[in-house]
Order: sequence, then C-alpha cells, then structure tokens
Amino acid sequence: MEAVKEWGNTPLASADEEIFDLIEKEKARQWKGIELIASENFTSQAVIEALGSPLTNKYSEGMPGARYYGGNEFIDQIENLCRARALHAFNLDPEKWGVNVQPYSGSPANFAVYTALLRPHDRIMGLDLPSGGHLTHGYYSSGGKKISATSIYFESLPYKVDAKTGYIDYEKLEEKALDFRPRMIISGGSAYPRDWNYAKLRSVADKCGSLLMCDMAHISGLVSAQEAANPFEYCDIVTTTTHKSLRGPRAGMIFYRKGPKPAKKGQTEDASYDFEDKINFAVFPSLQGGPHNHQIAALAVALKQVSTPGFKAYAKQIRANAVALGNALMKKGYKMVTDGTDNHLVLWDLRPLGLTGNKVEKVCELCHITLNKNAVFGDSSALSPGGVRLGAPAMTSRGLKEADFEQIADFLGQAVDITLAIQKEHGKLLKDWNKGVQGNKDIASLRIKVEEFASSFDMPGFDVTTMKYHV
Ligand code: DSN
Repeated sequence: MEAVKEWGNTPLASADEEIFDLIEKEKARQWKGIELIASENFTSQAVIEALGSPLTNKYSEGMPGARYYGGNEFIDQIENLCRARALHAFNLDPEKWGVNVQPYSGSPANFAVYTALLRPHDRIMGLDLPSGGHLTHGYYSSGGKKISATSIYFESLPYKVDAKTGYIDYEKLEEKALDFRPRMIISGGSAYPRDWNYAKLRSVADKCGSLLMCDMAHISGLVSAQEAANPFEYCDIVTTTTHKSLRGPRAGMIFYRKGPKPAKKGQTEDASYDFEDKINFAVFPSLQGGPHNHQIAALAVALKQVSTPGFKAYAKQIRANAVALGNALMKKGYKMVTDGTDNHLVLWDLRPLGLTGNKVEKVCELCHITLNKNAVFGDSSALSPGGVRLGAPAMTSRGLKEADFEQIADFLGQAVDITLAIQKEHGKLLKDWNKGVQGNKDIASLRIKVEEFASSFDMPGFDVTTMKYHV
C-alpha cells in the first residue's frame, strides 16, 4: 500500500526512467530535425498541458447533460466549450451546423459517419489511395484485396486523378458516379496538392442523389483561415483530424448539417436534416466508449488559438512556404506532381530520376530530415512507391519562412544526390544499395548541417533548455 501511495505522486523521471528517457530522446529528435511529414505538426505547450491533465481519469459516455456516469459537471462544460469553439473556428451558424468532438481520431470519425448514414454494402466513391486519397475512403488494392474496412463493409468505386496532369478528373468522376450511383461521395485526400472543386462535386452528388462528405483532415487549418476552398458551403458532412494543419492534439471531429433543408427548385421542401442523432449514436454507443476528455480539453485550447489573427497569418505562411519549397525544387529540375501546390504539401515524383521513395526517405532520415515515401499515380508497386510527400505545417510552426524552405530544398537536393551516388556505386537492389548507406560520410556531413539549421529555430511545445539530450 505504501508503495502504491508513493507511486501516485512520483514524477515520470523517477517513476519510469526508461520511458522518460525515450521521451527526452524523441524531444531532441523533433528539435534537431527538419520535419516535413505533411500530416504532422508541433502543437503548443498549452495543448500538451491539457493532454497531460487528470481529465484522462474521467468516464463520460453519452453527450453533455446526458451521461451514463455521474461527476461530469466540469467535463460537460469542457465538451460544450469545445463544440462552440469548433463551430466558431469554421464560422458556422449553430442553427445550421452541429459538431461531435468525441471521435478518437480521423479514421474513427470517418467510420462513425459511414455507420450513421450508410447501410452495409451501400456504394461509396472516394479519391483512390494511389491518387492521393485516404485509406478510409474505400481503398482496395489493384488486385482487388479489400484493405480498408470501408471497402470491406461498403461497395467502393474510387475516382482518380488524370494520369498526365495529376489533377482530379472531375468529368470522369461524374461519368463513373452516374453509372455507379453512390450513396455517398467523399472528397478530401492525404497527398493531393491541389484545392477541391466542391461546387462540381455537389452538382454530381445532386444528379446521383448522393450524400457529399468532405474529409478535410490535411487542410482543416487552411479552411479555418480561409486559405482553402470552403467545404462547408457544399457538403452535408465534414470530418477532420485535429493535429495536422489545425495544430491541435490528436483527435477527430464530425461536423453535420442540421435544421431545415433548403427548398428545392419548384417545390416547397419542409424536410429537415436528420444527421445529428444518427452521428451521435454512431460515435457512442455504436463504435466508441468513453470520450477522451483530456483530448477534448486540449482540442478546445487549440480551437481557441485557431480563432486568433495569429493563426490566420500562420495558415497563410504554410501555403507560402509550400509554394516556395515546390518552386525551389522545380528550379533544380525536379518534377512535382501537378507542377506545384495550392495547399500545404508538394508531392515529388522521383521516377524521372530512377529513384524510389523508400531510398530517398531512408537517406533523408539518416540526414535527420523526416518525410514519407508516397505513391505517385501510375506506380507499378505499392511497396516501392515512386515519390515522397513533403509538407510545410510543422516547420512553419517553428517560424520558418520562404527563404528557409528554399534552404530545405537545397538540403533535399543534396540528399537526392547522395541517394543517386549510392545507387550508382552499389546498384538498385535494396540489399546492395543499403551497403552504401552504412557509414556514408556525405550523409554524416549533411546531417550536421541539417541539425545546425533546424536547432536554430524555435521549438513550440517544450523548453529545449531543460531537455536531457541535445544530440
Ligand atoms: N496518416 C495520415 C497521413 O499521413 O496523411 C492520414 O491520416
């Protein structure tokens, strides 16, 4: 009993040295590296404080005011504040839109929407994964293997980007949709560098009698700051994660239309949207248990930050930085899918260089530049994709501007040169190529330059002067 009592108030550093140590190492990794994963960000200290709070102790299944557990006086206030701030952050009228802030993250949020509004085997159409879409939008492999639960439980026919331009082919999408008659059309992607034509998608959805959903996870920060087209104008449902360009904690949200439906031409329509109860019921009890209250409080903190002029400037800078990065790489002769970007990411097609994304990802990681290999439309193998995805949100949170992203393009060019040189000397076969990576002096010297550069910028979220490790 004494031991348990002591354990209750012992700080992490002494309660669990192993985990403390690994967290400290991860902090040093984040601080000293260049973070280019398009879906990642550095959240604020205030968000981290709320995440690490005793709110994690509380069960609160149900909705504010109607819980299955007692003791939710303050939890109710927190969730209500979070919901109000979420609507405000996206400039939504609470009479016309509602929001559920309980999804644990983006994939559960999407599955809750499907559970709420579709029947098993209903038809759905989302952007294909190799075209830059997300797994949860109905992905199955080219061999027909059903990868995502969305393709296991629903009938999915993805739409694609045009092979030449890299842009979504909306005409083909319409033709396919008119044949397939999906119950739901899903917009949004994970590696699509261009903005979305929601008006066109709405018109296709109306012709097919489909619901229109947008998963704005990657771009929600840009949407909030009006730096991207507004999906709320045309969609019935909008989902998002909250830790990408929005800069909050890891969590998810579902926005749904409510109130009377707009009258259709030539007829008086008195029907109302019926999404609210269905979505709330799908999140709990159909799919989830107790909401993660520490996440919801942290999200409320982030949403307060999102509604400030500083955040608008931040979102603008993300786009300017992504454009600067893409332009600098193209100036060096590299190929970006769609020849640039409208948003926070660029998709680098490495195939003209005779390289795969895995090799460039590996060399960059050893140089302390973090990015991810990514499929580029037309790749023959999903295991060895032909591109890498680069995003600006995280390093923009550290205060980098356009000229800094040009410097990053320079580092990336050097990393690609190293990858090519290894390939020339050791061959393309991965096991031979890997031999050239071990102890490579060019990698070691680029890593020193990258770390010097990265550690000269601010680090939101934690104090670098008190870190255990600086290397
Ligand atoms: N895993 C995220 C991404 O990297 O795009 C999407 O959920």
